[in-house]
Amino acid sequence: MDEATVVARLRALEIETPSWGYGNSGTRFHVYPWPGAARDVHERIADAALVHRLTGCCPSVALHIPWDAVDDYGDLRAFAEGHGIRIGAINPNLFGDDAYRLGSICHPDVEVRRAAIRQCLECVEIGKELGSSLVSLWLADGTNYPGQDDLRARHGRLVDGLEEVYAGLPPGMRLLVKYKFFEPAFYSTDLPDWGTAALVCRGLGPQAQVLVDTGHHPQGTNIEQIVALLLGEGLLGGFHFNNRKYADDDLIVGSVDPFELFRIMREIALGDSTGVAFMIDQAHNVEGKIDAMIQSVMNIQTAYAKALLVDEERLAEAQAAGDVLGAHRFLLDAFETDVRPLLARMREELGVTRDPVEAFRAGGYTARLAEERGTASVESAYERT
Ligand code: LRH
Ligand code: MN
Repeated sequence: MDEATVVARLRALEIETPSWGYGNSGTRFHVYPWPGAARDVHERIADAALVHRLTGCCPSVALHIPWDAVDDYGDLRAFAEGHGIRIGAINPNLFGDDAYRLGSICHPDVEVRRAAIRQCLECVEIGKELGSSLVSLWLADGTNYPGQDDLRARHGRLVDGLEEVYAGLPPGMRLLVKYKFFEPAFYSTDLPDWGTAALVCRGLGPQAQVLVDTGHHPQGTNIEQIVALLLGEGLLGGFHFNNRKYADDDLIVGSVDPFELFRIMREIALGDSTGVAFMIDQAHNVEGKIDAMIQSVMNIQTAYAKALLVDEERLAEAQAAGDVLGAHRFLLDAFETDVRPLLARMREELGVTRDPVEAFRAGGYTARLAEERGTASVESAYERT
């Protein structure tokens, strides 16, 4: 692919950042507050807008409801647009309520299921007010012990519940169904893998597609093969990018296994990714939130740039000739290409700096935000957490 086409494809790549990635987050062990970290939905949107100003490719921010709930969504939409970004995917939170101990849409109790479906339909209405065209749904639903509940009955509830949510979608809005093989459930998860999510989406209809979280698979899973298959079936609705070494660690995408990210983005480069939502889902527990998000965006761009540089023509010849190593080396050539100069030129074309992380750090944003938000010191950050 010639450089101009590579740059054009790179410029067309839009990456949505998650509101929940800008606030203080932690593990069950502790939450370490970061000076200047966003404390409410307006600060989270403002930080997402800063990431867009510095990268030029993050024009939307995903919200999580009720974490980002407000009384007037019209105001919130105007606030975001006033900061130069739009609201992206709406994430219903069906795990943060006492009632959901045994699940939400798959719960044995019909009243709890009804409440969960109502919450999803509220998110559809919120999405309409905010001009969003995506509801991305992850269910923590599952069981912890064999015999705790009937596995077939739970799947039946899942399908029935999602059919009601799907019926509430206006034309043009998509339901992205996200799977995860375990946690917080430790015996069975009702939406555990791509196959279950694909079956459910096929059953629902064309406005339902699968959301692939790169941290939600058992070790050793060939994620790019799942991506290739879902793309080929028109079932790939989007990604929640992050990286992990062990479980759902939600680390900076590409920080543990950049070659895996390259292989995933190559399937995107090869296929028609129109309508695929490229979103990040991360938690920055020990590092600054904004520069970590910018680095994540740059890592995705880097992987995509390298993927676009694979000599697909000669690779196809080697594959046809059964030249196993030769074929593999075409991927290595691209992966080992230094694409930083090309990305720097692309950013200049976009009117942003060559290295947005450096621009953030040299720009004194952290100190300014900490000052403005009164959390300059860790102590004050503690008080405000
Ligand atoms: C579950 C998950 C989910 C988000 C949450 C923050 O692991 O990825 O999709 O809502 O983390
Ligand atoms: Mn996750």
